[in-house]
Amino acid sequence: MAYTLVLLRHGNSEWNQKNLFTGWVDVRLSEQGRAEAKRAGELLAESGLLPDVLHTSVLSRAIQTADIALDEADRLWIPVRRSWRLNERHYGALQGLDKAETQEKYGNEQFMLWRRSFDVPPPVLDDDSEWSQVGDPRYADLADSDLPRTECLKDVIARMLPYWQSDIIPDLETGKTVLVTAHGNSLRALVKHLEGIGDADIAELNIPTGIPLVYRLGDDFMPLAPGEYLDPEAAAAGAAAVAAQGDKK
Ligand code: DG2
Repeated sequence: MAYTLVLLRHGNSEWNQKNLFTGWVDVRLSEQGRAEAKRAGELLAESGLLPDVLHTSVLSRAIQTADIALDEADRLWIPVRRSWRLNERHYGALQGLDKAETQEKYGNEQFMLWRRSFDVPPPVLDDDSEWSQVGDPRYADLADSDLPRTECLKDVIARMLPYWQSDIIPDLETGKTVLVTAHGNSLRALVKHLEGIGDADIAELNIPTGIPLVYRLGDDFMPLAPGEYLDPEAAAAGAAAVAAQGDKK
């Protein structure tokens, strides 16, 4: 039996548009992002990939994307689960900073280490920063030690994979088509696991906004073939644009 998993990075956000590091800061979709989410819903409907259950992060840009896409596919009614474990990678003290200015100030090597290395986290974000999540009611049930102040991709994998095992696989197991709406780096973490990408090679992987990525999984819940974007041309252009974000000024 093959199981169907659809991954969707949220549409372009207001801070993607401004080229700011976002992480756990709760920004909304830009107008472009809302259009991308609508297109994602059209692509799902056109391909007959109608989700039976949705998993999202607790960040508004992922929630808005799922709502718009599911509305377009006439699936607003499906059950929804949300978890902080699907949140974007916490970008530490980089949250709120301009990507191009950061690259210019610290040099491309340091910039890429923070942005794409497997295990080098950015500097810690102070709890009294305006971009801190300390005191945010959506994390009230989290132990303080689980609330990140910075994360590298390795940390994201460590907090995301338990949710994959405990909540997403059981939904796949019942034969449901599962939609996961999340973020550039939380999805890079999941794709790394699914496709067995090495710690060095994962630096090259960029996930475009708003384009569904479909996996058929076998009995071990690992892919039978590499994932396929529903609009491969737009996905390649979108991934290249993400890769070039430091250069935009
Ligand atoms: C972006 C990813 O996350 O940025 O936090 O700035 O997917 O929530 O928009 P998203 C952010 P990069 O790692 O691609 O710089």
